[in-house]
Amino acid sequence: MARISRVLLAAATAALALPTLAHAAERTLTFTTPAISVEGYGVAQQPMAAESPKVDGYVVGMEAEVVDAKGRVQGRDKVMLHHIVFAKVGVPDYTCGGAAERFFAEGEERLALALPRGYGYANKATDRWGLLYMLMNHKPQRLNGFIRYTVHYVTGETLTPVKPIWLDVRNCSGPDPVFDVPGGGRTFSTFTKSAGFTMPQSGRIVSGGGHIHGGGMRVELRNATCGTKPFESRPTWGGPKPKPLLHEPGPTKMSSFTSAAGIPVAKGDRLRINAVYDNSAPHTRAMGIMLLFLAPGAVEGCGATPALDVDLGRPSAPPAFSMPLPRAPKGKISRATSTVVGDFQYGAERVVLRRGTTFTWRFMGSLQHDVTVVGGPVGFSAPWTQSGIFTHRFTKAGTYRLFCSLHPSKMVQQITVR
Ligand SMILES: [Cu+2]
Repeated sequence: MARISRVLLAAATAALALPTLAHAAERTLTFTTPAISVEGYGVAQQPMAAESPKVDGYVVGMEAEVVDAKGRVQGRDKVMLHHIVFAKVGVPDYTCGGAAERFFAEGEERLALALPRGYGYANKATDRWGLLYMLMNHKPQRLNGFIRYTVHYVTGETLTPVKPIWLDVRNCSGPDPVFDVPGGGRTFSTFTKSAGFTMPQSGRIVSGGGHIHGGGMRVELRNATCGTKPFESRPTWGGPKPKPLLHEPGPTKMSSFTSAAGIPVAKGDRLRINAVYDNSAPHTRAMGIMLLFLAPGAVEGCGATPALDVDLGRPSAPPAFSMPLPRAPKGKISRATSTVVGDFQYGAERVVLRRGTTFTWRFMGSLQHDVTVVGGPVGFSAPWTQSGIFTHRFTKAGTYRLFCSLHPSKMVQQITVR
């Protein structure tokens, strides 16, 4: 991180400050990272230091996108913004603690940070930001992407400060907080992954939105103490699909809300988020996240949820989807019950097994890889790893299509279970 941050600070593009018409003290600051090189059909992910406003003030809005060297916004079919998370370094996270407070994130759905008027995320000139990116290149050749982020920033007045509350069904589980939806259920069946969080203080939630992946139906925010469901974030689907398909496409938008009155929550309230997915087909490496902004303050008991200003989009059920492998598996058919995972190749790409067999992948590369089902009777995946083994017992017959989600065009495998 230290080496990267020096490079970044040396090379980062300076902000341009444009006063907006709406408010004399509100500025739009734009920052651009140095070039991030992404191999053809590949994925690049890395933490880096991120430039931040060099004057005390408040973040009141934020968005990020991937641009090319000329500043042109990249579509999903070039270098795509897969995930990006911004954090304030040296401040403990609200739900996970540690050394960085997550305060803004975007995925394919491009959910901007927006706070109602009068609220702001306080920031000092001396605060340090970091970002964690994951970019995906849908072209065969290596390309550079630049992350350009825009900060709507208020100075010279006192706003009501907000705290970011990051709720994640796999919270605090590391840099790849994913789970697998097994699939195989009937049409309209669902699979839900949940997590709870007990509020350490009272206040009002004035903004929030969710993040899910392909196959997701909604992220619910519930207050289990009060028996209420103040908000659910729902996906909008559609738009041009990235080509070639290197993962199941995510929503193009997630519904979000702002509310100056805010959703009341009391200290000790048990919050719960539910990530609800379609379970008629497998959806691997799924996520379920909701980022909320709390204005701390006195709240007693269970108050009514005020009318929320919801940016709804056009929500619908996720489209049915069948993911082909980026290339056909090659080589002789293997009946062995294990294979090696090397750099950019599975030892056996075509495998036939008897139902009930436990199959073992032995990771022996110099880089991280994984095993991810993209289609088949049951969805499962192995975490990113460089060494060790992963096993799966195949209890359902059928054809399983697998790849490495970090090297999807190179590392493919097909396992037929009879
Ligand atoms: Cu790999």
